[in-house]
Amino acid sequence: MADTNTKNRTDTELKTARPPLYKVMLLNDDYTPREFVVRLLKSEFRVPEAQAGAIMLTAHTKGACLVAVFTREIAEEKATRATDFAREHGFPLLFTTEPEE
Ligand code: TYC
Repeated sequence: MADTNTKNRTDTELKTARPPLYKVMLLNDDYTPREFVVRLLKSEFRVPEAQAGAIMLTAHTKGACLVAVFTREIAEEKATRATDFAREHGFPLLFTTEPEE
């Protein structure tokens, strides 16, 4: 759990406090078509075509790729929505979340 006790913090710490951020990761698989991955990245994450293609290729070659960074709730919601969308179309594509270091 994040430290939410602000009582003993200095003025500077209070002013610079930020919610912890979470990464949405795209994982590779052997079945989802490349075009579907690109289309999903564009529609769910508002990523432009060229960037979507680059993210897809990185996941395809390296096994995983960072898609975007959000607060925890938003990251989990986006990863779930995108994964569910793939399932609805019969693909095993998976998005995961993890805390940013
Ligand atoms: N590896 C898939 C294929 O060859 C394409 C793919 C790329 C799937 C990236 C998932 O995150 C992924 N059809």
